[in-house]
Amino acid sequence: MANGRLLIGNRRYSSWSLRGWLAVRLAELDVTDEVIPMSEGTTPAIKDGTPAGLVPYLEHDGARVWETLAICEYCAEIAPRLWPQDRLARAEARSIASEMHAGFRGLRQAMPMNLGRSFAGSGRTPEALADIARIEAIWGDALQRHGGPYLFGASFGAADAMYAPVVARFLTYEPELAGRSAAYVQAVRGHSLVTQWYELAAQEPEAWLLQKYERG
Ligand SMILES: N[C@@H](CCC(=O)N[C@@H](CS)C(=O)NCC(=O)O)C(=O)O
Repeated sequence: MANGRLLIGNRRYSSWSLRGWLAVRLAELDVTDEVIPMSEGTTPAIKDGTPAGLVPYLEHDGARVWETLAICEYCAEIAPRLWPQDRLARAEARSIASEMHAGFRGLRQAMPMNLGRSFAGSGRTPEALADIARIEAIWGDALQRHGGPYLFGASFGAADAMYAPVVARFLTYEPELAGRSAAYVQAVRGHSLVTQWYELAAQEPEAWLLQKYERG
């Protein structure tokens, strides 16, 4: 029997769920995924079934954890490899993961995650483009200093999990990207857990589609 559960929203749309799920899977926690189909507005089952009214929400071995960054930290306690081993690199990884957690509202609003559609060219508001420029600077710096293909080298960690939904948005909206960013997008998309998430998203029923995310 599993040792807990992870509540998530639609895999097609829920970017925070993707981050939390990646951290949980990277740490190999034995928990069952419970997908709550999201509503056009607030989702009653998420509001009533989680401490903050938001997914992802993790229950594991007696612990209750919410807020994606807290879930990443919890998973990293169990699997320290989620953060870089080197103290300086770890400080950098935590900083850029926190920057993602707290910011990039312009990108998130103009380019909501939708794994099943192509909205190439849409969403290029000034705010989104400014966020993309900052994200490319973060990625470029980390990839150059740590050698890629992931942000902190050879293994996919918590920082990559935090930026995976940005990768998904870039694949859907296709903003112009520098070559190094484009290579990182492909590396993340090709990771087996990210591929698994896309495959599970594609299996979601049509009844779960939400107009607010399908308009482009
Ligand atoms: N700050 C939260 C954000 C989580 C969040 O906004 N989750 C969305 C889904 S992506 C949600 O639960 N929305 C409520 C709903 O759809 O009813 C975190 O880091 O986990």
